[in-house]
Amino acid sequence: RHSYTKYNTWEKIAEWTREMAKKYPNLVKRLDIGGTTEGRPMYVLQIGKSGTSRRAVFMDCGIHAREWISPAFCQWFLIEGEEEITELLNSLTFYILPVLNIDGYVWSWTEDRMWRKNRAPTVDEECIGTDLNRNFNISWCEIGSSDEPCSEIFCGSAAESEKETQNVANFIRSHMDSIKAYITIHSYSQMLLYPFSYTYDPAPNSKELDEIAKEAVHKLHSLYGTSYVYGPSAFTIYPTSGSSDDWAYAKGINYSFTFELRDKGKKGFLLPESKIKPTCQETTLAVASIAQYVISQY
Ligand code: 0X9
Ligand code: ZN
Repeated sequence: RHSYTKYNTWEKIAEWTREMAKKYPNLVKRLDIGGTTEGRPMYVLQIGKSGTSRRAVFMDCGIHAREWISPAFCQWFLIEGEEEITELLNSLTFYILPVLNIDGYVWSWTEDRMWRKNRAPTVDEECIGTDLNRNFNISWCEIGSSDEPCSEIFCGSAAESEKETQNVANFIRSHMDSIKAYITIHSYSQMLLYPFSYTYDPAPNSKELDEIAKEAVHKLHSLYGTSYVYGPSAFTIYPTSGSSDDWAYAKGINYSFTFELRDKGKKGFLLPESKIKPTCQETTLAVASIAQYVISQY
């Protein structure tokens, strides 16, 4: 059975998206934004009250297969985060993509727990997969990225070469009038990052982003005392190009954030299930804080 405090297989998550839409027909709509490399439908849950304004926050989880706490958070946020988000839903729509890299996620359950990339064949038949967080069309394959198919940070054969990237980019492009914030959930390191990652230059509104991140991390800390560092991605973690947050920001989404959830490396990607609940609870506060700020701006 599906459980918010356990890691769920893709099968269970897919079934859960269907049930959510059925259970809350006035609040939740399930959208199919296109198929993965292996043909699995990518579902976005649209959470919103009808008749509210068109401002929206887009959040994705599971761009990297092995980061299991990330999809767990997207599922949690929708339902268990109810208390925090009901209020926000009066003025916002959330688009939630619970698993972006579905094929990779399935592979991490069935064959290789430490799988990161998608499952698309490359020119090298020995090596499978593109790093979807290097495949977006922003400074593609330059810094912190590799053109070697066997690399864990392989950028793909071209910007947006991958179906998963295309589907997300197309969806965001077609909702540009409403999407005001982009949030992408990874693990691990306990960091809240904002652009840029492809350059050390400051983002035009970096002071504002820093304030938002500071407040979000403060809220997160208030629950269980979990410490996060925050700052521009290139300095705070390392430079990368072709990443989704920089791409969304360059498209004109001024509030773009990457979370690296618990822990700081003790268990790393293998975060125990007992930590799902506290991790998701504290992260909900941080995401709600960002959403609150977005509302205050319009
Ligand atoms: O390398 C990555 O893609 C992210 N770290 S992870 O361990 N989850 O793989 C960091 C991304 C940092 N870059 C941006 N925020 N753009
Ligand atoms: Zn990641």
